Amino acid sequence: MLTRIDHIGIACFDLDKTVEFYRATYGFEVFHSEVNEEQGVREAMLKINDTSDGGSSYLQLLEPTREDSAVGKWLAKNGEGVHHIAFGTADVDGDAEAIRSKDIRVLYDEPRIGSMGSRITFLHPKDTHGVLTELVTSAKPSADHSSAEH
Ligand code: V0V
Ligand code: CO
Repeated sequence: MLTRIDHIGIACFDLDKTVEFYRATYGFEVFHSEVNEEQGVREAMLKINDTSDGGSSYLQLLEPTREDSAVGKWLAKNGEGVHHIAFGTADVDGDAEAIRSKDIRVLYDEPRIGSMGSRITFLHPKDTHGVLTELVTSAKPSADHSSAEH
């Protein structure tokens, strides 16, 4: 079951400048940052709020590490802006399979490693009314705890 907005992914050309914009304008601080070589991104997670399922919601600021990455290609075509949304779930495997059975393309056979050790997969934007949609199960045992019991 999808139980929260885990994050909104925002593509940017310069991560440091964009982080500074979100800090100076809204007061959001960096909760976590990392490089994900497989995905070709350098990212910063700005925590916005905790959620009723024991997880949290973030903004995920994304700078490409290479031009031929998903975010690099998207930026070259569209410029900066909202790149994807991510729903949180206690069971990314089960939810991805349930969605795949509805003839919606799930991009990975098995979830891959995402931010903060989470497990992630994506739905093809051409099958979701134009929105690149990610499913996330966070690594932290306490997050997703309450939804796992239901
Ligand atoms: C592409 N399209 C999009 C889109 N990206 N539509 C909406 N939102 C997006 N973000 C459209 C594009 O305009 C084309 O439509 C069509 O899809 C094919 O796009 P393309 O430019 O030819 O690119 P592809 O097909 O090579 O790649 C598109 C996909 C790729 C979605 C397959 O971006 C992908 O594999 N994404 C999943 C991985 C990802 O995004 N990683 C970065 C975030 P027209 O022009 O034909 O109509 S990593 C992350 O979120 C992490 C680590 C985390 O959360 O922890
Ligand atoms: Co993401």
